[in-house]
Order: sequence, then C-alpha cells, then structure tokens
Amino acid sequence: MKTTDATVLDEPKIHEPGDQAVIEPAVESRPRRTTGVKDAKIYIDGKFYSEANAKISVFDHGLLYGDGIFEGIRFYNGRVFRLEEHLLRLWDSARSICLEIPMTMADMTEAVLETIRQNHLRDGYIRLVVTRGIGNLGLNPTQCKSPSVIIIAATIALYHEDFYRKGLTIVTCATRRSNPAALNPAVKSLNYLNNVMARIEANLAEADEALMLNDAGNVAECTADNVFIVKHGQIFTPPVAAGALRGITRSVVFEMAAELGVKVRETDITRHDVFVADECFLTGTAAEIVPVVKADGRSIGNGKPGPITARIISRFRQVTRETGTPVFA
Ligand code: PXG
Repeated sequence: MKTTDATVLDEPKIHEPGDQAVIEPAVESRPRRTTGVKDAKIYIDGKFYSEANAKISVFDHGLLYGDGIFEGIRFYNGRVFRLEEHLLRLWDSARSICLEIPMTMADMTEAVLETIRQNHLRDGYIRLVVTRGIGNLGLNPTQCKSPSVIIIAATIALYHEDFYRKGLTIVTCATRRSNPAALNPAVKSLNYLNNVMARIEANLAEADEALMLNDAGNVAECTADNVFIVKHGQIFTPPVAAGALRGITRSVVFEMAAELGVKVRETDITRHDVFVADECFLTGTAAEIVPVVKADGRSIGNGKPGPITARIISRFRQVTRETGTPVFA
C-alpha cells in the first residue's frame, strides 16, 4: 500500500454482475485521476475553471524545469488546519528561490477558503502551487514575468484505518536526500524528482515508504513525511539541517508532546537508531501520523504501534477536528 502520495479514496464500488452484489472496500491504492469532486472548480490566477478547462501553458517553467513551489494542506470539519503556517512556509520557499508570489498572504488565505467553498467541501485536501510562469525554452527565469497561482481542492485523502492500527513498513533507499548545497530540501519546490525516485525504490521493494538518508548517512526523512523515533520514553527526530522539511505536522507533534509531558529532541539519527527504537512514526499532511513497525526487515519494538505513538495519533485527531481557520465564517 502506498502511504504518501495523497491518493484519494474512491467511494466503495458496487458491482452487480451476479445474483449477489459485491461491495469492494475503498482502497487507497486506486488513485483517482481527478479531485474526486463533482463539478470541481479549480482556481488559476484569480478565476475558477472546470477540471477540463483548468490548464496552464506548456511554456510554464513549473513544467519545463520544476521551477515553482507548493503546499499540501488539509481541512477538517470546515476548518483549514494550520493554514497560516503553510502560507508562511510557502512564502519562505518563494523567497528562497527568488519567486515573487503575485498576491498578499491575506488574499491567498481568502483564495484558499473560497476554493473550498466553491467545491462545497468540509473535509479534504488543498494543493496550492505557485509556478514561475510562462517563459521561453531557456531556463533563465527572468523571461518569466508572471508567476501563476493554482489552488486545487480534493476530497479527503484518507489512508486505510489498517495503516494506523497495524503500522507500515519502510526500507532505506539508495537515493540520498538532496544535498542542501545542491537543492535545499527545506524548499518545498516543484522539483520532487529526488523524492519520486525514492518512492519508486519503496515500490520496487514492496515497502510502504522509503527512508531517505542524507550525504552523511544519517536519516533525513521519508518521501513526503518526517520521521520520528521513540526510545526510553523520549522522542527523537532529525533536525532540518539533516535534510528534513520543516514539516507542519512535525511542529504539531512538538506541541502535543510538550502537552503530554514527553521530551522531543532534534538530533541526528542513524539507521541503527531506527532499528533499536521502541517506536517509530511518520508525520505529514497527507499521512497525518502513522506508525512504522518494520524497517529494513527488522521489527521495531514489539512489531506493533507503540503507546506513545497511539497517544499522539489520538491527540492529533482531536486537534485537527477542533482547531483551524473556519471556511464558512
Ligand atoms: N517531508 C517532505 C519531503 C514533504 O514533502 C513532509 C515532509 C511533511 O510536511 P507537512 O508539513 O505536510 O507535515 C512533506 C509534506 C504529496 C504531499 O501529495 C506532500 C506533502 C504534503 C502533502 C502532500 O505528495 N509534503
């Protein structure tokens, strides 16, 4: 099962070929081609388009060079979770790559909320993309005069409850996380080929996720999730300097752990540390918080999701339901 590509659950499908109707469970490995929203409205540069008409130029440098940035945001129960943090990170990504977002943060907030309203959703996923815009076939971004803003709202990206109950398996992949001196992983750029290659390795190994190391051989993160381990009642996670994205869910774990009285330390982690951990879990907007029970064939702890992970998952579910920017205020 895939864990992190934000595939959207299909509704359960009912086949009635024979005398008995068979209800197939909704499985997350069946990706939808679209947003899963009937008559979806997609925001591009201030206007809403149907899925069929939501198009950008083949000369956009986002396509030609992966030159752009994005955020994946969730909304729960009519509230957008940590919207301000996502927008602050988007603006940081933009500044780092010298991209000027063509609107204010207040206007972006409103555009995100309006996209959710236009799609009549209360729970779901937002993909916010800012591309460098239309240029010519040369890579020089000075040719791109007008960045494009795209906001897509999709039905809730769910993972099967079994994931959270049983945990998932990860494998260390040979693809190293980009060296910050080459392409800083702290920038949430449209250039995700490094992560895609790692994801392919996980698929080939029939694992649920790939553990990515940095150039020094320390743990950086998974393909779209931050990594945490628990040992002797303390939580450890790699620092951003190790090649981890400054994940929003990661920061929520810091807050929740403080509330629960569990210490979190940002420190370098090796594969050995993962193998001998009492517990391990991943965090990300799409996956939320998901236990890991096996790494490179070694069972972690007793091979079942651990108690601290379970407490954090349960508190996270409460926080996502009860906080956030109201969509329909
Ligand atoms: N590491 C990487 C490389 C990521 O891309 C995270 C960690 C977790 O960060 P947040 O802020 O989400 O807790 C991410 C997040 C997708 C998708 O569909 C990717 C992310 C988020 C949502 C969807 O690929 N990346």
